[in-house]
Amino acid sequence: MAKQANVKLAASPAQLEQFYREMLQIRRFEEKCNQVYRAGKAGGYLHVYIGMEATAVGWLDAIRKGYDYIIAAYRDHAFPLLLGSDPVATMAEIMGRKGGMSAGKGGSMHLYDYERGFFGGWGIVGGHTPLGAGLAFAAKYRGEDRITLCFLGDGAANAGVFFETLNMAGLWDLPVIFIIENNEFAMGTRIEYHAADTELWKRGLPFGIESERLDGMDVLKVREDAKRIVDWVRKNQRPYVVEVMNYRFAGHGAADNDQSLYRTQEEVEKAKQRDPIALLEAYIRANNVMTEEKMEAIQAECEDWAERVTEEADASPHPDPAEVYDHVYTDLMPEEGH
Ligand SMILES: Cc1ncc(C[n+]2csc(CCOP(=O)(O)OP(=O)(O)O)c2C)c(N)n1
Ligand SMILES: [Mg+2]
Repeated sequence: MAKQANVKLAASPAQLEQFYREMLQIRRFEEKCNQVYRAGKAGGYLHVYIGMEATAVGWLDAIRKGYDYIIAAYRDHAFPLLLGSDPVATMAEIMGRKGGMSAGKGGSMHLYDYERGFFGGWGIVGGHTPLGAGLAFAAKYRGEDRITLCFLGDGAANAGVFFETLNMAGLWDLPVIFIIENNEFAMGTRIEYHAADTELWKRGLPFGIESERLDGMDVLKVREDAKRIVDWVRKNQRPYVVEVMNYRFAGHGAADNDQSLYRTQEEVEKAKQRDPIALLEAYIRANNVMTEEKMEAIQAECEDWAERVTEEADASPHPDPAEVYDHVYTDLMPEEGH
């Protein structure tokens, strides 16, 4: 065991290890996603969360996992992994296989695990935000104290439906947190080109909604802010808007080789100096929380884990073509009570 420095840590050693492992697992899993996509083993479209991991890790640590609700856009791989969904079923879905969590018919953009409170994975930009308000409405209507996290992108924050959703959330006091992940880019365009007001945190203000801008790269800061806001929303039964500043290291999607005109490689390299995994490693080292050997062992473990998960998912067969019309409408509807 490394010698502990005599300072108060921002999280316990066990929690720091958990955040480190979670961010590494998401990173290694998504590198595999890119590989399977490029090998022609994943159909449709696929968007990785590389560089943004601290946001999901910090926010999901602040909720009651399996009780609170989560809904997101298509950059959705981190959510089921953090909620404890079967990683093989997650990868199998991305590869369009029978063992996938949406029976292999949804793909990367339509991950779903209703039992753990994860309501997708949605491809229409901004289109899931009223569904997030609806989840919060349902919980409130039933007298439960569940809250909903609705993740959306900076591009989605311009969608008309998001403004209507904010109005209803403010009007009906819905316990939903809209987490606008400002990764600086929509699809092939940067924030200054797509938003008239680039301070997206202000989106909630006209609707009387508490709103603020927060860091999304330092997992310890993210978690501290997230805890404060989650507790506030649960207690006050009111909505909240946060703009979380993170950065998309990869191209928009797996098919985007990032030879883009909207940013330079120098800019990307500069952003990578605040890689959330490296920031946590620096904190762990500065506070002697783990030895170098222990960190290397966790890295190796996460790499093996991603390899194994991908191999197992690849062993799952493709869905039977005769099932193509199954699950289209009501077959997967949840039972009474949710
Ligand atoms: C209604 C709609 N318009 C356009 C698209 C095409 N599209 C896919 S992703 C995207 C950019 C969204 O950017 P952002 O909300 O910042 O999310 P990010 O990709 O950064 O996670 C666009 C325009 C779409 N899917 N839906
Ligand atoms: Mg974006």
